[in-house]
Amino acid sequence: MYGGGTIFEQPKQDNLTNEDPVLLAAFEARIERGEKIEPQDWMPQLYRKQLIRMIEQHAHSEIIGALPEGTWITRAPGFKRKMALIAKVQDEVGHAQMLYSAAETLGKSREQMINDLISGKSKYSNIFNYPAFTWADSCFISWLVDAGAIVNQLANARGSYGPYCRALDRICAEESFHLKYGHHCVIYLATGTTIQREMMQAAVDRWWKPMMHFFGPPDKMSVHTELLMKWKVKMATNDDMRNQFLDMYVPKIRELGLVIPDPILDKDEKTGKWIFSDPDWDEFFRVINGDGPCNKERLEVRKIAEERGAWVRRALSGNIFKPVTPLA
Ligand code: FAQ
Repeated sequence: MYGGGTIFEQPKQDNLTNEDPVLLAAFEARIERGEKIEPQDWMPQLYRKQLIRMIEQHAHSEIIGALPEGTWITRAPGFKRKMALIAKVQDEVGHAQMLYSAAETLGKSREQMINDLISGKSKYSNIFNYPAFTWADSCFISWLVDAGAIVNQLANARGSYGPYCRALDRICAEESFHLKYGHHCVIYLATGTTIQREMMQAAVDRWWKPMMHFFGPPDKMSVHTELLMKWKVKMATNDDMRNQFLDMYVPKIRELGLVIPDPILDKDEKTGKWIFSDPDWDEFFRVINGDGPCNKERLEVRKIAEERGAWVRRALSGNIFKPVTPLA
C-alpha cells in the first residue's frame, strides 16, 4: 500500500440521529444564508462523509482522466498540438492535487485516497473507462468532456464548502482554456478532409453514450442528490446539468455538420427539457462498478505510477532506506 499518514476513520453515520439538534440547526441556517463552511467549523458527520466521497471521486477522475489524453501526447499532430496537450494533461493532474488537498481538509489523508483508488474501492468518472482509439477521441475529450465538467463545476463552485469551491474556481479558469483548445481541434477535423470528418464523426458516435452518463443517473435513480442539494454541495441536479449541457452544445456540434447518434434527440420547447433515448443505465452502473472496457488498465497504470514514485516519497520523507512496501 501507499505508505504513511495516520489511518482516518471514515465517518460511518448515514443519518443525522446522533447530531446535536441545536448545532445542526445553526449549521443549516448558515448554509441557507449562503455562508461558506470552513474546515474548522462544526459540521454533521454525514456532511463530512458526503463531501469526502464526492471530492475524492472528483480528484480521482482528474488523475485518471489524464490517462486517455496522455497517451496522445506523442502522437498529437504537430508540435503546437503536442505542446498544448502536454499543458492540458499537466493541468488535469494539477486539478487532482488541488482536489486531494481540499478533501484532506476533511480528515482523510491523500495516501488513503490513493490506496482506495488503486484497490478499486473508490469510484471515478465513468467516461475515463473508455478507450481513446484515435486523435479525434482525444479531441472529443478536450472539447466536450471538459465542457461537461465545466457545466458541473461552475454550478458547484457556488456551493457551501469553502475549500472545494475555491478549488473549483481555479479549476474552471483552467478548463476554459482546455475547452477552447478542444473546440479548435474538433473544428479542424470536422471541416477537414473526408477522412478527418469521418474520424471525428466516429468519435462522436463512440463517446455520446458515456457523455450522457457523465452527469450521473437520472434524478429519480440518484441516491445522493436530495441531501447534497439541501446542503448546497450540489447546486444542480444530474438531469438539470445534462439538460444544460445539451442546451449549450447540441447546436454547436450540429453546426459543425456532426450527427449526434440519437434519432430522437430533440428539445421540447414547452418544458425546456431535452428528449433523448435511454442511454442504457445498466451499462453505466457496470462501468462505474469496475466492469468497463478500460477499468483494469486504468488502475494498473495508476498502480505502476505509485510504485515507480515510491522512492521520491521516501526521499521527501527522509526515509530513503526503508524498503518499498508492495502495493496491495
Ligand atoms: N461516474 O446519487 P448520484 C473531469 C455514482 S472531472 C462515476 O447521482 P452524486 C475533468 C455516484 O458516485 C469529472 N460514478 O451521485 C476532466 C454514486 O455512487 P456512490 C468528474 C458516478 O454524487 C475532463 C452513484 O453513482 N466530476 O471530467 C457518476 O449525487 C477532461 C449514484 O449517483 C466530478 O466528480 C459518474 N459519472 O452525483 C479530466 C464532479 N455519476 O458514491 C480530464 C463532482 C454518478 O454512492 C479530461 N461530482 N456516479 O458509490 C458530482 O458533481 C457528483 O458526484 C455527480 C454524481 C454529479 C458526478
